Amino acid sequence: MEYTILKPSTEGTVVLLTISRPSALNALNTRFFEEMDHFITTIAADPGIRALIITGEGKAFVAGADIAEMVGKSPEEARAFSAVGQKVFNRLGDLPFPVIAAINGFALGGGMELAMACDFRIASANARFGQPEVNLGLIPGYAGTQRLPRLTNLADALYLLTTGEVIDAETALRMRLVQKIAQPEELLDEAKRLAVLIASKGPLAVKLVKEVTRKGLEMSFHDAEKLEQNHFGDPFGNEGKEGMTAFLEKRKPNW
Ligand code: CO8
Repeated sequence: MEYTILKPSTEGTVVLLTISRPSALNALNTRFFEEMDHFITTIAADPGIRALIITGEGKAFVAGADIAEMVGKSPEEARAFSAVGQKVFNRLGDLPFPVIAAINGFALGGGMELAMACDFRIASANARFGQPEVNLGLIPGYAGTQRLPRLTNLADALYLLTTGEVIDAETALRMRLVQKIAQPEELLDEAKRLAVLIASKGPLAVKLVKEVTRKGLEMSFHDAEKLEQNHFGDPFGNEGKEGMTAFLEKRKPNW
């Protein structure tokens, strides 16, 4: 059967991507990763885009990788499925503008890993988070074991990964897994407000600050400082000149 899982819509310079397979609580299957990979290629090439919001249709953000698709896989096939997912999620992190997860409901397993691959997360007050892979005799395969301790800390990560406990939005906020909580009916408006706010900033500066911050975390402090120093010079003479001149002339910058 032909169907589409991803529904993109564009408002100005902000793209809203809705994962739409509600009958399976938006579980991630091969088709999702094919569509997502293609979608990322398309938006990465569009210089007009300033932010991407990802949300889910129905009561789930994403309830995990598709268990029905995974159950028949051999160890080799499972490793290949993991590799595809890791590659696609890494490409989200490499997009030259911020990616905001607007978590409208269940973000479990691969769904929580997708949320963690985004730059930051806004949660609906009724969102639920967890890495329940151990309930299935599995471990995360889309870098959840790596992103979770980096976003929270080793003990909170191992607590969630070994118990499979499902936590509410307040607990996720306390663990710094999400940055904000919104009422369910206000979730998308809040995500859009933040995306529009980001879109009003210097586009080169936003791109650089994301790149330097993300890449720097994978380097020694000394090398990361050098990376920052190098890119600090990039906006001078163009966007930075306009931003600083506008400040001095008490007007809005014209990017
Ligand atoms: N995969 C496939 N189908 C799913 C999934 C899923 N992850 N989650 C829900 N569904 C389906 C259900 O089977 C059901 O289908 P049907 O109507 O045909 O029976 C439909 O969605 C609705 O689900 P429920 O009836 O269960 O809805 P409830 O409201 O009763 O429960 C829950 C909601 C609590 C979210 C429940 O659906 C649930 O526990 N889902 C599974 C959550 C889970 O274990 N997620 C982790 C999956 S493993 C994973 O993500 C590993 C990631 C790394 C993979 C790396 C590659 C190898």
